[in-house]
Amino acid sequence: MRIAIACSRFNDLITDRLLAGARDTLERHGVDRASITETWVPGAFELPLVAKALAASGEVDAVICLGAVIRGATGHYDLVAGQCAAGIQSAQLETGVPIVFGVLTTETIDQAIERAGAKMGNKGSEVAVAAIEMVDLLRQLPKPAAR
Ligand code: INI
Repeated sequence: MRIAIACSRFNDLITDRLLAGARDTLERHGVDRASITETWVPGAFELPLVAKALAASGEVDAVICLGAVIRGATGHYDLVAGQCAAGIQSAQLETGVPIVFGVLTTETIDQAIERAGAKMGNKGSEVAVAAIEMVDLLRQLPKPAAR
């Protein structure tokens, strides 16, 4: 299984931990380290474009998007978070490649820390499992009919 991870540099105190969680979970589930690529983007707003490029490359089976959008830190939280989610959904529907949403959207940095390896788990790890499940699931679904 070949997995690309796109990770946002904005709030990298948090996203570094999400990346570590995703990497660790993929490897624990048998994905070769050599089959995992990592690409950094400036912020969550840039994730959809890069995820789409990775998905369309034909070189990966799934893409994991990681980011942290924290309301306390921005006036345009809703725009960044909303466009990021919508763009990622469009990219996976357009490419047919699973792109999982590992972007924390929280009110405070404490809530983000709790979800990046503290008491509320690690979102990166959680979405890594979703990526593996989606690759397996798509492999079992019927292929599109030839026209
Ligand atoms: N990007 C984030 O990933 N998280 C944030 O909380 C955030 N804030 O606070 O604004 C953020 N902004 C940057 C944005 O994603 C883009 O990188 C930037 O607007 C350039 O397009």
